[in-house]
Amino acid sequence: MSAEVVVHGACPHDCYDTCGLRVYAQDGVIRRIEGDPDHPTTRGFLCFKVNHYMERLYHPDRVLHPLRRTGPKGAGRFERVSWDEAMAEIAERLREIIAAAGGEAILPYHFAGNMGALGGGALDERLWRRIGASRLERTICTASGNAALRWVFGKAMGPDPEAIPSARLVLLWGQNPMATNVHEIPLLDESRKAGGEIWTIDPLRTDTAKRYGRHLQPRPGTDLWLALGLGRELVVSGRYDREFIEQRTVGFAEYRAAAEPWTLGRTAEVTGLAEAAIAELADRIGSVRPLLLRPGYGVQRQGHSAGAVWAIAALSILTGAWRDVGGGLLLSNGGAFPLRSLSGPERKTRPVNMLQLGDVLTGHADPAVRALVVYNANPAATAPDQSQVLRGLAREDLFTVVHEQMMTDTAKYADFVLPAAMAMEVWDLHTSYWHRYVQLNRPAAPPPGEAVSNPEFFRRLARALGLEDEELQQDDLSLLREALATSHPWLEGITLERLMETPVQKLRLGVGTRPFIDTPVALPGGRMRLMPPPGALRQVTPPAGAGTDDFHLLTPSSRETIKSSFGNVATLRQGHPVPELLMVEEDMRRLGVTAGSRVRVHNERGEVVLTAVASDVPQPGTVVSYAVRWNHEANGRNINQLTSQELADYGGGATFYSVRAKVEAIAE
Ligand SMILES: Nc1nc2c(c(=O)[nH]1)N[C@H]1C(S)=C(S)[C@@H](COP(=O)(O)OP(=O)(O)OC[C@H]3O[C@@H](n4cnc5c(=O)[nH]c(N)nc54)[C@H](O)[C@@H]3O)O[C@H]1N2
Ligand SMILES: Nc1nc2c(c(=O)[nH]1)N[C@H]1C(S)=C(S)[C@@H](COP(=O)(O)OP(=O)(O)OC[C@H]3O[C@@H](n4cnc5c(=O)[nH]c(N)nc54)[C@H](O)[C@@H]3O)O[C@H]1N2
Ligand code: SF4
Ligand SMILES: [Mo]
Repeated sequence: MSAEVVVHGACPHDCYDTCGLRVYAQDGVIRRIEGDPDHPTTRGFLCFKVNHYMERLYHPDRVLHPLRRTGPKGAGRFERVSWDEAMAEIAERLREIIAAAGGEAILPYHFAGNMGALGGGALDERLWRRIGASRLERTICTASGNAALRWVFGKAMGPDPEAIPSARLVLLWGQNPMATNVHEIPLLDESRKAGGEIWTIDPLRTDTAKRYGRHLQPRPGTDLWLALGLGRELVVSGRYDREFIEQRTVGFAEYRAAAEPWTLGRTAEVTGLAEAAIAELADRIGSVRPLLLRPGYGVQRQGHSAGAVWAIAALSILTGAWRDVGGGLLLSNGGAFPLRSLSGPERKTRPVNMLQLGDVLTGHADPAVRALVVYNANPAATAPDQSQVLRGLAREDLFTVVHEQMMTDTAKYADFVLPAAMAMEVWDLHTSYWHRYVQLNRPAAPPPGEAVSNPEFFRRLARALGLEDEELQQDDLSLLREALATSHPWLEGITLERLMETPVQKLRLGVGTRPFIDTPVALPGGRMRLMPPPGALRQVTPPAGAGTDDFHLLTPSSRETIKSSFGNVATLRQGHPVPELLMVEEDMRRLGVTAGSRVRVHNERGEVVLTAVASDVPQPGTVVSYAVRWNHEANGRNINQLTSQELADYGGGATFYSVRAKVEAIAE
């Protein structure tokens, strides 16, 4: 037996918290993973999911060798082949496709399964740009919200979450940190303990709403109007920061015009909230400081996505909330990290919005997509309008390559599946879209079987395609050095050598730095924009109301998974062994549905069969199914049968939470 080793890691998953990890290994096998007690936001604890990571790391579904399809697409029947054989055949097919139809006939599809600088977009991007593949617009999650932040502030940045304890009024607006950002909870608790008020604005009675008590439950998709109604109250009552607006913004007149129609009465009518509740909140916003607006990504998966984030951002500006440490608006800190991009020179090939994968694979696309290369994503389960996506993946003339850790729903459609390493087995560098730490992730043990890291996969693919030059073959540590090679003062002294010694380094921005006050606004004249982003005020279908036949279906994040990741971990599934539909009792009675029975949930796009659960989470007229389950759990389908490829108002983002569906009891 060799001695136990302990290395620093960073949790690679798509999660606000990007925790620091202590990874223990012995004899080339990882034995234990703990939260880093010295990481200031991780504080030595991890979430429910990663507390059970050992079950994911060496799971029986883990892909260990290259596999070639032997059965029909989707059946998951494969034979083992060597890496050389797989890469030679893949390269031959890709070369044929490029020769016949050009590079754009190849579509890479990838998202944030791994958020590392190497795992999340380095040699892969360089290769796609080199061969002129279609350019994936990575819109599935944050596109509209972050586009709104760039519109208003010039970048996606907000206050340091470590300043949250100084806030005295926090509005958690379409965010559910009890599930999605558990390390924000101690910070919110500290604010509350010091006398802060925490309000939740969420159509659902989430665990977060239950914890903090003050809860406004608007109809889904009405945040734009709620925020304008609150803003109008501030403006008409004169409780706004005139000096801040005059000195630091443009577009106040346009803002006023947009807010003008949203009287308390009209806002109440559209949102379903009581006038008095809106007036009370306006009063708190108008008077309590420091004020932190904390929208989550839940407000920007609707028709009015960018519009909602813009109107919430306007509240942070009207009130001058940015003047205070701990005040302002925090949706994303992703734009705070001035790392150098590793993607190589830009190339303007044909763009494909990833939300429209279904249409692109099944409908008209010029040139038609003939090869799909998937990594860091599981679109068969997570992309909207699933019946189209699955129809596309089943195309016999589509050549699909999937680099994966698990035999996912998408991998089952592949012509070749290649085994991917896990984060604890590779080098990487991590930032966060929430906190301000750069972290080095060291391998604790080699990957099992023949699994390889993302950069290694793309080095091999490039070589098989005859592309041997340095740019495409660069090694991991030199890539990390390149990412850090900038003279930006926020990264001063954060070198690879330094990280090797101390793997958690805070950006050189003190907790007291006030964004956009002490740092520049990256917009013309250095001024924030109050006018709405283009398209933000367009009309969209009004949300379904109580008592109608159509329900508003919400499919937010589940505590037990990150989208489809972790969906196969038995301990995490124990509390919810089958895919569920949460309904209030009065809706169940009206439809003759009993708790525990199966219901058919359907709309014009598709249908799925779920088990009904009586719950106090939804409001009448709204049903909930947490996203997302693996397809095989419900006859090869999941809730994304019902979601739409339609894009939001601005920024090309998703409309996952803007779905209407019918629910029917199934006679058994
Ligand atoms: N445990 C866990 N953690 C995760 C994830 C996960 O799946 N599970 N996913 C990760 C990813 S990919 C992301 S993007 C983040 C997202 O994490 P969050 O930012 O928290 O966003 P969501 O989970 O999409 O939605 C948050 C809340 O928005 C509410 N909501 C839905 N529609 C509306 C609306 O119209 N108005 C308002 N005001 N609220 C609405 C939902 O009910 C939900 O409670 O979390 C990451 N962390
Ligand atoms: N109905 C509904 N659907 C949704 C959402 C919703 O709220 N409701 N949310 C949407 C959102 S916010 C998001 S972000 C998307 C996420 O959708 P996806 O991007 O598909 O995310 P995951 O389901 O987490 O799948 C990530 C996959 O990457 C793999 N992976 C992890 N690390 C690596 C690696 O290092 N290398 C390789 N090659 N693979 C790796 C994992 O095993 C996993 O299968 O889902 C969207 N879908
Ligand atoms: S999933 Fe999020 S909360 Fe859980 S360990 Fe990873 S970064 Fe931390
Ligand atoms: Mo996401």
